[in-house]
Amino acid sequence: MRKPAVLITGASGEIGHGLIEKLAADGDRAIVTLDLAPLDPSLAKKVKSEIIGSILDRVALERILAEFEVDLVFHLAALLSTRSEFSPLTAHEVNVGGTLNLLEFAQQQSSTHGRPVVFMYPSSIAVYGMPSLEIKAAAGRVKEDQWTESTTMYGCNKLYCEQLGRYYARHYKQLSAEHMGQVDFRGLRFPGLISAVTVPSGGTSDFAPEMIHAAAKGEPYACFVRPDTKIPFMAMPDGVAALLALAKAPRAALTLPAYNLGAFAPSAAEVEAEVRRAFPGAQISYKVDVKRQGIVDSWPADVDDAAARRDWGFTPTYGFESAFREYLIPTIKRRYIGGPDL
Ligand code: AKB
Repeated sequence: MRKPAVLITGASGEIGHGLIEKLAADGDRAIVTLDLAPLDPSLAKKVKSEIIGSILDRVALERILAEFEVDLVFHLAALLSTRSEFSPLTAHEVNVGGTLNLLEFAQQQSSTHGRPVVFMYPSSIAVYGMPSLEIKAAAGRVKEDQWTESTTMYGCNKLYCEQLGRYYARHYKQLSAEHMGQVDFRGLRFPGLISAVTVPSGGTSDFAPEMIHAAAKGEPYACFVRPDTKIPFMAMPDGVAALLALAKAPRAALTLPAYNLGAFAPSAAEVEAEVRRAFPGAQISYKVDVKRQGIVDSWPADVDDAAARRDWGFTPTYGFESAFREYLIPTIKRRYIGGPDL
């Protein structure tokens, strides 16, 4: 039997970075990546096959199908929320059409080798749509089935793809007995992710990571949301750990197609205070972009992640202060300023 392989789409993005490191360290599967952008050379040497291409290219997917025995997929490729509002049709094509291609790929791969394919799908707090700031404040930590009327193309895409995943896992070709679902779909609704080693692009939660990275580089930063803006965030290592933990969880324990994940939920002013504590000379101002503010205001102030904690033992390592003081600030200082003890 060929060595099982893991396929990572969108691998050169922010999550892919940490995920490849961890999967390579585990070493139990050959790593195959698919992305339009090349991998960082330090990561490229850790993967078995790096395919530069699109998730919309079925020929590329067929090539992977023919060459590898994939039993685990991390489908990370997507256009994020801000980017998607500028080109909603392209966003739909990539976020929905691309996901459908990957679900079909997983189904076919599973029929070829006869084992279920675990399909890991990062969804997002963007699936929520809080109708007003008053309701957002009163709602507090939202559960998976509350307020799912997203105002963004990206959020609608994510919500629908969670449903597509549930369909492939439970009801695929339900009228023809020989085509039982073999896709083991597992979704996570990530909050804003903050990485010390990469800077996001195209998202609307980007204000927090942008503020931190700008301060570390000694650059001025004009935050595009009000100081009182509050949404949940998570340190990237916890995001990667959550993906790996859910991928390994026993199927029988899982009760939801997509789980909320929370870690900390600071206001932009609280993020600013932590940044100033580490970089007292930080030049941070506020220049509100009313439209992007509207998107962030439509996201919940925090999420209820009790189901993830109960079903598969999700527990983030980092809270707000420890994320900054033990992970973000030391790693970012080493990256931009150098020296081990900064
Ligand atoms: C975005 O801002 O679009 C993403 C997200 C919260 O899903 N970071």
